[in-house]
Amino acid sequence: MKWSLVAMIYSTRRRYVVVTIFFTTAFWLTIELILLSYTNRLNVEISRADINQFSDSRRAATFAFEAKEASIEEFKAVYVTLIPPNPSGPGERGEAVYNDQDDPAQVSKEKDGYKKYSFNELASSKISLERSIPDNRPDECLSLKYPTRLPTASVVIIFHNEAWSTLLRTVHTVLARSPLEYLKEIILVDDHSNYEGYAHLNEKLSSYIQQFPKVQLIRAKTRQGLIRARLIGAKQAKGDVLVFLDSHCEANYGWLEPLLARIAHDRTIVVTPDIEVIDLRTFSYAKGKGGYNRGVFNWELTFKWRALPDYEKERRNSDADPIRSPTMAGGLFAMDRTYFYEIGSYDTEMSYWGGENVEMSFRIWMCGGSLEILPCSKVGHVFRESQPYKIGEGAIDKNNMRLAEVWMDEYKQIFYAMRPQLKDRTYGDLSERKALREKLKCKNFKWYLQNVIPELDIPDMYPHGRGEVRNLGTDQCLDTLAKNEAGGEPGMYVCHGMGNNQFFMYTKKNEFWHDDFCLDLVSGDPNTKVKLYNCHRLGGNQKWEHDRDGRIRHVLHEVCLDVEGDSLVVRKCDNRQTQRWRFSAYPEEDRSKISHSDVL
Ligand SMILES: [Mn+2]
Repeated sequence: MKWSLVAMIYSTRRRYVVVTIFFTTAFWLTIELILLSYTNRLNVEISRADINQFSDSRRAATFAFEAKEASIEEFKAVYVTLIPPNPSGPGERGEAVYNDQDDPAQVSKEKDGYKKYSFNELASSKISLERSIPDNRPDECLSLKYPTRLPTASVVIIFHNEAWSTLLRTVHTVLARSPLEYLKEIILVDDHSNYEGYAHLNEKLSSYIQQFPKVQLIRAKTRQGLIRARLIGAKQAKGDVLVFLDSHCEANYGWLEPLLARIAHDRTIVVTPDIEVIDLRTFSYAKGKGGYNRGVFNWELTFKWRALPDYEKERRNSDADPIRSPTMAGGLFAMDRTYFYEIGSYDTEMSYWGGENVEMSFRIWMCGGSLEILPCSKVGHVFRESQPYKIGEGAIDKNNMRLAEVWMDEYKQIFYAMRPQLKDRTYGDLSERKALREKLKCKNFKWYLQNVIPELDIPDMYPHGRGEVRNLGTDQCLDTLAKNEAGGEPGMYVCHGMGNNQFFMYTKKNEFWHDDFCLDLVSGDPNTKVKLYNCHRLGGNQKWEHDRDGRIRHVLHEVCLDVEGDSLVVRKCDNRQTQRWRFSAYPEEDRSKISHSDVL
């Protein structure tokens, strides 16, 4: 009895508690829903008429900042969303999207996408044009203050046969994640796309962008290539700053302010955002990364990413500090518009793309400017493994030759030594570019090497041997077989005279050098394979003696380079013909025969 009374009181109480919790929850849920629909109406679903009002309302919003400076968080209050967010949509938060591999229709559509665009266009097409992505900015960036009166930006986007989803996601994210006060315009330049295969780029695109007063579209009547198409876009631009973006990007939150603020601080600084990776197969957006890279180049004049050298790490005090970069990848950068022309815009004799980014990088540094990566500005980019469209044969070679001829002084010889097949090619008239270098009183390339990229390995100008290394027994050549990596095993291949993987140098330190890698032998035991390892300049496993008879003898292990089929082996030194090798050139010996003008 006593117990049943307790139970009765308890159950009555419980009912009270349950009812109270229920009503309280319902009450707050209703409030929440009302608030949510209210803010939705205010900030999210914006009609076309509203968009047309943006510039004015936005101006008011910006001038409402009382301070002269505002943090990204404060700027964020004036960002707009053009497409209502759908937190459960595919690819939100930058997550990967997978197509149904059991559905033949999807499998075939996915395949078509790779063929047309070299990325998974089907996955991309499922993702919102304004999906949420990870905000990977270092914490230090969020507390930085930027001036509230920044220069305006003209964003120039060149495209050729681009997919609808990637092109429009670039446009939408720029519109949604830039304070419109500073976004003068987006200029799309259609570099003569093929409307038969890419019909969406025709009228559909023209009419879609009608809803955005800030977006304009220029159509090139013939194929221009990246360089000339960008110049067409730049000519049309009215903003203070030119921002070039590729046509398959996603602008991240607060991407624009750091770029503009840096240029406002010094107009001779050319800045690039920190480029983040959008996976070409799943469209997942990188979730941050450990360290930073910066742009460098190798002696074949190919752009490369490299980890920051210690001196650059020490120079920076905060993760938000700019990174000084010897070169840039070229797809995404911002530059004061008048400075762009002052410093020679582009070499219009270069075609399509390739080499123009390294040319511009050398020019900026040598002619008084500088190049920086800003870690507080993040933009995602779909890195493709190949281009889905053809470019003119030899275009990149010609561009690189123009770059070497105009900017590299005597160091161009290193480039030509690596690309012997270019010797007889033409590169056109250079007088204008050389006059530009003269007019701007640019420093020489040696200054650039010593001051901008002192860590770069500069191959000997007059090494003991250079070029291809031919085996006199088999008439085949030493070849890295594209295993240009630490631990890679070189071998033998038909001599092709094109340099590249068959280009070696026998350095003054008696190493066999190929693009920062050296032939390395860990032991003289039979069957030990010769491998490529980073050159350490300490002799030891990397020191070889190339004697008058053509033998290549490992000094420490006392064995000779020999061949076994297509493999490179070491054997006890003897007189057999397969142990005799010849470089295509012995520059040191030839040096006395070189005319004075060719010498450094
Ligand atoms: Mn690209």
